[in-house]
Amino acid sequence: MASGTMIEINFDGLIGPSHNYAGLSPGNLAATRNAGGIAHPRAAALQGIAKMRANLDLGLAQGILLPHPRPDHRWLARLATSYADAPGHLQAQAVSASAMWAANAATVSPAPDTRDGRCHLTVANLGTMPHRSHEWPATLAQLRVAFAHDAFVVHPPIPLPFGDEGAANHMRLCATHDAAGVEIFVYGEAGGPFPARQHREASEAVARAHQLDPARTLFVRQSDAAIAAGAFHNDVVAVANGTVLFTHEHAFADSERVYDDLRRLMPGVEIVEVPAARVSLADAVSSYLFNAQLVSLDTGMALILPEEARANAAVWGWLQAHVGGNGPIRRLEVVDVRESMANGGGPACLRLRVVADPATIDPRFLVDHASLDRIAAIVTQHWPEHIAPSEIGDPAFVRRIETARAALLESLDLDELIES
Ligand code: SUG
Repeated sequence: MASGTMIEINFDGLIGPSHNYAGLSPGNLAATRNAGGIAHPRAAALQGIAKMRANLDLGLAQGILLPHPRPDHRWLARLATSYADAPGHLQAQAVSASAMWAANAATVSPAPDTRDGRCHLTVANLGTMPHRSHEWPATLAQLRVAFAHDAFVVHPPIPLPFGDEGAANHMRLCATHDAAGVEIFVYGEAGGPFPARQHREASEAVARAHQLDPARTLFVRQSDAAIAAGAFHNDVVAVANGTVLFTHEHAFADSERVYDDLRRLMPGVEIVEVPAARVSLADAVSSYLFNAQLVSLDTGMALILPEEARANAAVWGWLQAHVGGNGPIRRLEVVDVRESMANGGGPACLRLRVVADPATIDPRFLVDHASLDRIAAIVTQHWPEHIAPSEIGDPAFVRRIETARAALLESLDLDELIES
């Protein structure tokens, strides 16, 4: 059923007006470190928009996913409370802007990989963290609008207790976008100091739902050391694009086996492993070297990195040596997404990759510079300049963020999403 030109489209989560630092994610070292700090939602959203613009300028196709209704009154009602009456921790969980990290929205298997030739998306349940566990209904509603064409199948989440955090724990290697790829699902095992958010059982269920060929599907265990070092998702220590796997030496529990399987399934694979002796796991996590967007340009592959990667001498030294040599990454692009980074979300966390024919996607979810101008104007007008944790319970703050989202949806002609 795949028709037209299959390209990769990055759907970035627009950073919502309630972006704040409440320290809700144990195991996410940046979010924990910055808990209680003052956040800048307007600057945060404009940083995200600037990243989208930079990607458009590289010739990449760009889409957008929109902030969810916050506070989530429905979720609070199911907890038999209301925003005004809820204790502070529930208010913070109900108001979180965490849907910005679109890599956690869903897992995507492009049409060439699936038995029915449709592109399958399974919405992530995000069940491990309370503030993320209530994202899925709004994500499901939004993806069902954006991907309503019968080229897509949008699945509801895998039932709990099997934790699923979406594309952040999923990689796809392929020779070309219209050829069958190899899909890699990375899961963690419980037992370390921090939660393992992706459960193998969930990954296997997603692979079955997506009708993947078992012979071209790998289930790979994340190393305990990576999770303990703060890699709460695989995309903090590895990223794949085309025939390239870019990974830290200690990303996986058994890397040699992963590399052997990949070489067997995809003889042209290029594995770029960064040794721990050059970049420690701690440096990989604090710099988000691997939470980069690895993209294909006409001139070869580029890595879209956060400023924090350039600021780390070991990381930047390794990158300079790589682009100066014969490796597959030819170009480095640096973006400023500091507000999101302070909550543990880098350039790759902010985007969901979908390989599809753009003509099959609801155009309201595709952006160009003109539509980003309009979105930026709404952000500038309505998004709060700053939020301190003490303001989270303030009714004026709630009115402000609800008005901001309503203005955005109206301008995008997406009022149908107001309740979901
Ligand atoms: O789930 N941070 C997110 C960051 C998600 C990053 N995504 C990827 N790696 N793909 C998380 O830990 C912090 C929110 C707070 O503390 O208020 C937060 O949810």
